[in-house]
Order: sequence, then structure tokens, then C-alpha cells
Amino acid sequence: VIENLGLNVCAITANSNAPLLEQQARKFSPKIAVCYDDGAAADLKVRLADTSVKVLSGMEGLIEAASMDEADTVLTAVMGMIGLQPTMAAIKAKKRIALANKETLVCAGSLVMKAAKDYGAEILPVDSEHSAIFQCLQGNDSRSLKRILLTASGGPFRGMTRSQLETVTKDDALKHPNWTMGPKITIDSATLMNKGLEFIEAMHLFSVTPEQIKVIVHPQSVIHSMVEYTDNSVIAQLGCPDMRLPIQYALTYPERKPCVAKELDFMELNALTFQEPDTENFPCLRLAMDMATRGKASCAVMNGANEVAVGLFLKDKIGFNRIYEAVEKVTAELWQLPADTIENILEADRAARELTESICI
Ligand code: MN3
Repeated sequence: VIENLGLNVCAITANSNAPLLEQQARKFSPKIAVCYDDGAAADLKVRLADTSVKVLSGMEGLIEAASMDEADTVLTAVMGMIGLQPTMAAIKAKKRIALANKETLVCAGSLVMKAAKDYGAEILPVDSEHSAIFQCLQGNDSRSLKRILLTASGGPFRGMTRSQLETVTKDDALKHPNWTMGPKITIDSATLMNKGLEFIEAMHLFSVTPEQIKVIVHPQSVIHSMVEYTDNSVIAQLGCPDMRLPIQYALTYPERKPCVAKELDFMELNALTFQEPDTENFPCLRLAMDMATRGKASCAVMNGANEVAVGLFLKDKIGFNRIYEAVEKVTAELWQLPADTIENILEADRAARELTESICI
């Protein structure tokens, strides 16, 4: 997307993939490159020794990258709760934030949205559903918004029962039918926790109540979400399932530019179908919708527990159904922790992670 738009990159970050970050740093010549992982940062430093790119590491590095003077937009696509502090730094530096890191809004949505308002920082969604909703809201008065119709593919296990899910493996779960994404979000898609996180993300981004969001399973992932207005008119955003489109829209908004994502060919589409989400066999969605109504640290606790449980599933330490069971237990125990400051939220996250580890191992 960056190459296609011909944008300047002043900072670039990764967790631990130093070889790929080196390639990208050589291509885009940023001022700084950051690996969150210290060992990978040391490796990157050696790799980029012949360039003028400054290499940094850790949370400090991410925060510096997120608040550079010369940047006007920060695309935050780190995985999980790690994104919270850099996003807050970008808000305080009054950047436009293209937000792909949903966990930040899930854990601290009220504080983050309030800070964005106070500092005059713009938060634009990159998550494809939220980009779709944002696009459907353009040109309309948000007061006439009736509800948001949040679409879900249903993931690779759609149609399976809880007893069939007992034996699914990591490899089964990583085969997402429509989207190519990182392992954590792909597992979240398989459990439907991803849709639960997106439900909470949508509440914060668009200032709507849980009652104003309806989740609809749409296996083809062609409609990326819809908005229904008071006159019952529904506006949908459609496109090929390709993240480059929502990423680009957040970078060029309010303009639209030619995109490397493919055109949608209606003659190639079969039927577009819709169904209710199956929260009996995929209870993570129901749990998230419940936590969305509770306040306190409920969502941060659920998110922290889920990150750990998914991590353990990816290491073959627990089975697929245990993800929900662990998260449910931890949220029941810890959801009432306070969440009125970022420190409180980080603390609730830590407590949730610890308890999840101890329950699972
Ligand atoms: Mn999404």
C-alpha cells in the first residue's frame, strides 16, 4: 500500500522478524526501525549497520516510533495489549491513528477515545468491518444511525458442534477460509472471540450501545459490514476480502485512490448468504457480548485471558474448547477489577494473564 501510494515512512516496527524488517527498512529508508524483542533488535542493528537507520527495541522503541515529530499518521498493527501504550503516545502527539490493533480499544476503549477527543487525535479504523462501517457512515448524520450490522465469516469451524471441536488442532484452526492473517487473530476467528472483540471495538469507535450492534454470519466475506438508519435503509460496503483496501482508506481518508486490491466481480460471485451466529458451540462471542455490558475491567480481563489461552493453544498446551473455559473462569473471577486509569487496566491485564496461566498449566 505504501509503495503504491508513494508515501514516506519515518519509522517501521516489528516484534521479532528482523530479516523481514531489514528488507523493508532498506526499501523505505525510515529514520528508525524497532524490534520489540531485544534479541531481534540486536540482530537488526547488525543487519542495518551499513545504513543510517537507527535501531531501537522494546516498549520505549515502539513509543518513540509512535510519536515522531515528522509523522502525521501512525498505523498501529501490533498484536494484542502491547499496542495500548504506543497508541496512547500517538494520541498525545496528536497523530492520525490508523488503528488495526483492536485489543487497545477492547481493553481501554473509554480512556483511549476520551484521550483522542481531548488531544484532537483522529482514530480511523483499519479492521475491515469497522472500516466498512466507517465508510457506510460517510455523508450521513450519525444521529440517524439505528444499528450496526457487523458481519462475521464464521471461521473455519462454522457448522461444527462443541464435541466435534474437542479434537480440532492448531493447523485446522489456522486455515481461515477467506482472510490471510496472523496466528492469534486467526484462532480468534475460529473461536468467534474475534467477533466479540470487534463488537466491543465498534461500541467505542462509533459510540453505540451493545443493543445497537447485531452480528450476522456471512460466510463469503464480501459484505464487510453494514449500517442501518432510522428510515430502515441499509448501506453496505462490499469488496474482495483484502486488507490492503481498509489499510489504504485509513491512510488516504477522506480521499480515495487507486488500490492494489482486486476489483469485485459480481459475475464471479455465487450467492451471498446470512445466518445467526452459533453462540452455543462458539460461546466466546456470547461471553464478549456479555462483558461488553458490564464495565469495570471486564473487557481487559477477558482480552488478557484470551491472549494467554490462545497462546497456549498455539503451543499445543491446551485444546480448542479450553480457550473458552479458561477465559470464562478468569472473567468470572476478575471482571470487577477497576479500570479508571491506564495503570489499572495494565494491572487487570497482568492479573488476568497470571490467573489464566495458573488455571491452564
Ligand atoms: Mn476484522
